[in-house]
Amino acid sequence: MIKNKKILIVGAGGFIGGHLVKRLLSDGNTVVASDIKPKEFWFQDFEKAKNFYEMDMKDIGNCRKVTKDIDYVFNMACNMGGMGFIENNKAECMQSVLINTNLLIACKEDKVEKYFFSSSACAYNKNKQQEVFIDGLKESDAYPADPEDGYGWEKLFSERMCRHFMEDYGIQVRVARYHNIYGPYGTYDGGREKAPAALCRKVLKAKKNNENNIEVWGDGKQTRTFLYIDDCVDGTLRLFESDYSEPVNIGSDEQVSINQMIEIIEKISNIKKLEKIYQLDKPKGVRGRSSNNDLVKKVLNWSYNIKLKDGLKKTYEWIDLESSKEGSNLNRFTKS
Ligand code: GKE
Repeated sequence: MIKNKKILIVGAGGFIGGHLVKRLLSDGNTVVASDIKPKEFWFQDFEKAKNFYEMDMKDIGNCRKVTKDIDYVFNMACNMGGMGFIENNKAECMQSVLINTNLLIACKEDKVEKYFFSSSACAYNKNKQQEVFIDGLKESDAYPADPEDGYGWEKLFSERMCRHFMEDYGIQVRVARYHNIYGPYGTYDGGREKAPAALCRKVLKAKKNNENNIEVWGDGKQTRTFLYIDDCVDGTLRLFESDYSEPVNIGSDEQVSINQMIEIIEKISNIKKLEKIYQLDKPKGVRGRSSNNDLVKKVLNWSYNIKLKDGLKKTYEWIDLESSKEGSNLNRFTKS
């Protein structure tokens, strides 16, 4: 367990970053938290964090302000979202390369001991994800490089930047390839939401309004593996403390189609089967994606715990509560 360290978390106002701050604070660390969003829009609030910064880390001057006397840095910051966002904002997504680059330079100057980079399954070669049911993606499947256009290229390039900072300057790096992380405090509306939260929201809306159908992007046969946020934080910390410096999948191996996930949410909701209106012109991403977890089991002796149906239940209940709050401001979850 990481304890008594001074840790900088960049992207602390976001979904995974917010959960990580919470965990590292409760484990007894000093946390310096930074995000580009004004504090009022951070997904979670942390009174115990030592310092908060509302800063754009694309600016190296800002990076230099926060890396002094820091032991560890977690870079959880990037401009991102589900398929609806990354397919339509490629230039925005690619500019996150400035965050990783400038932060690494500042970490090198300030002799930060260890650096974490949050990469993505979008770094994998698209040609290996063209069938509905594919074998899980192994870490070596990122090459030859042909990742998701925009967002995926940025992730793959930044992974390599980490590697070369380690080789050339000696900073320890750890890199996780996340496979569609979901759970409470994630975006569920406004355009950046990923499929688990979007579909929970749509089923909830159908239930509340007595509707008998929902809109689904694509034909519903596309597949993914989804990972619950608590498992993501556990896997991340396990990786961080390990000796392994190459990129590793952090994902589940419960591959489901979007149609199967909707069925699970319908059961949670206790609603009768909804008619699906398939929107074939909406962003669909790859046809099939799942995480091969052989390497993570071998090098970290780690596997995910929370089954999709249990994680979706917690997510569904949180969205239900959040969206029904009096004066609930959905915009809180949509600002970048
Ligand atoms: N977002 C969304 N909203 N997706 C929907 C919806 C909906 O209402 N209905 C069906 N889908 C389908 C999408 O068309 C896509 O085929 C699938 O669900 C998953 O969409 P997603 O959760 O938005 O994102 P992806 O898994 O394709 O890609 C995400 O991968 C992650 C890493 O595994 C990326 O957007 C990144 O958020 C992330 O790196």
